[in-house]
Amino acid sequence: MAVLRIALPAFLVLGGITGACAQPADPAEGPAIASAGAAAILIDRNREEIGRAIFQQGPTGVLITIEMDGLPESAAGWHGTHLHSIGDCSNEDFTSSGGHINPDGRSHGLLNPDGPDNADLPNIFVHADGTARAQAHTTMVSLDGRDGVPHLFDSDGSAIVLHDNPDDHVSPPIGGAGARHVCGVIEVADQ
Ligand SMILES: [Cu+2]
Repeated sequence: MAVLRIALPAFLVLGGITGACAQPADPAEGPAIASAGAAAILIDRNREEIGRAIFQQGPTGVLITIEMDGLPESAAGWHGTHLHSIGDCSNEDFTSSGGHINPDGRSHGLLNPDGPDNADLPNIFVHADGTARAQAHTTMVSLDGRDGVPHLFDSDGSAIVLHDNPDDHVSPPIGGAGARHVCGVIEVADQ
């Protein structure tokens, strides 16, 4: 898998990895904590780079930090956001990223009594100036291949996708979120 060279903001760098004040990493902590993980360059349907997402494995799940700039004013509002099952944003409408990560065939939706599926994340709000900043945490995937949840770095990788519309967190298959607006292939981050 290609290694994505991306500069992590100072506030995101975990102690023990880089930084003059960092303590040495404790090997006993294992890779789940010591590795800050992964990143995705986010592109829109014009294939313009409009932001990035950083993925960090924590003790119970993956913390995702999203920063976007330069989206059109028409994109203002809430956008359904999911983890899709193939690390491929190459085609025009981003359907190359496959469906949701959902190996057990669960129902879609963070508020669905029969859900959520492993792809489900909270909506992200884009401001009228085309910017967004958000963090989300999911215990339903991993960056380290731990038991019981899908590995984002499986054989065909994974992608993060923001849809055109909000996700109602209940309706199958994607909460009415509509077409795919932004896509990013999740890659190992070189720090
Ligand atoms: Cu989706």
